[in-house]
Amino acid sequence: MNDFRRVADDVRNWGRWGDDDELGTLNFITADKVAEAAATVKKGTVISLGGDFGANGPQGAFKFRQNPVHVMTVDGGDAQTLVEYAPGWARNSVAQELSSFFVDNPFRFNDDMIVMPLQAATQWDALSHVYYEDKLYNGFPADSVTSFGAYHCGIDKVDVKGITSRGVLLDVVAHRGAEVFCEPGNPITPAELDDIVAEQGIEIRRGDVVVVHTGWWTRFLSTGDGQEAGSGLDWTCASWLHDHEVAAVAADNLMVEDPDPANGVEGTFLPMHMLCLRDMGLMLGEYWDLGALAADCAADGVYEFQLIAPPLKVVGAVGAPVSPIAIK
Ligand code: UVW
Repeated sequence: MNDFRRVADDVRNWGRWGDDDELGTLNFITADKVAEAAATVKKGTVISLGGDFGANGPQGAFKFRQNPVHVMTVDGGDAQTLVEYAPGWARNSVAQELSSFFVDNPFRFNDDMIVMPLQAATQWDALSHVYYEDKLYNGFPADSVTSFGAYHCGIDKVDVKGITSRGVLLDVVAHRGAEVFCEPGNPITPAELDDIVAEQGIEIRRGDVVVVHTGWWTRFLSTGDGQEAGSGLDWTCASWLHDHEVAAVAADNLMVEDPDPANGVEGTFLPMHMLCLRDMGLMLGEYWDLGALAADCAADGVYEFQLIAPPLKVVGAVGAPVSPIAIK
């Protein structure tokens, strides 16, 4: 725990961008940075980094998170019935309202809704997602997150930054020569990140969003097993991310960091979450689909791209779905 405290003191960005700051390391994304990101576009290739939101998602292991439930609220099957019966269906105001659109009118429509945890699939963790010792990022009180949502550091606050910046893929799968994904029991260390950066001939610059390919999502797509463990970042990578002044980090796995408590800090769960979200103010992207991006980067040897990844602006939410795209 002493090591954790030392790192926490070292990486803590509280007050760095003012006492009322709720953006954290997204402050590294300046107008120049956005322009730098746009200038990486050379081929016009658009690559989706978003997974599906549906019944076959990765959730189910935890009782507090389910896969999305998608329901149709109006569909083509309703139309004829509504025209026939609804005008006289006095006790069903929904049917009457809908039928008023259809009777004597060729107009038809479909509507739907979704019920899901905001962390169900490809997502951003907001800075209010994880805290310890009663404080959120920048010292905001943890009890400012109430049943009404996050008063401080909600995901809706980050819209001013896009989120868009220069993205850099670090391909751990290729570096390790893994067939599909990086097996558990071997956390990704800061030294390994340095090796990958050197091997790929890429530079990590202030304000970048670092995107780590572990192959977990590709493996999940073939097995459907959302519970399978895999490698993630060692908790000490928090210092690496801090030293490189990155704006955010995302990965294709469940938690970005290594899930095995044996590789963490005794007496804590998810120490990198605690350091990144609460101390540094650095957002984590989880369950990103990086297979196609990794293949494209391996093919052209270019590991930088324009990343466009705005979270759904759910007011007061502590995380949100995102369908990120990489443009090269
Ligand atoms: C928690 O930290 C609880 O979850 P996630 O891995 O979604 O960030």
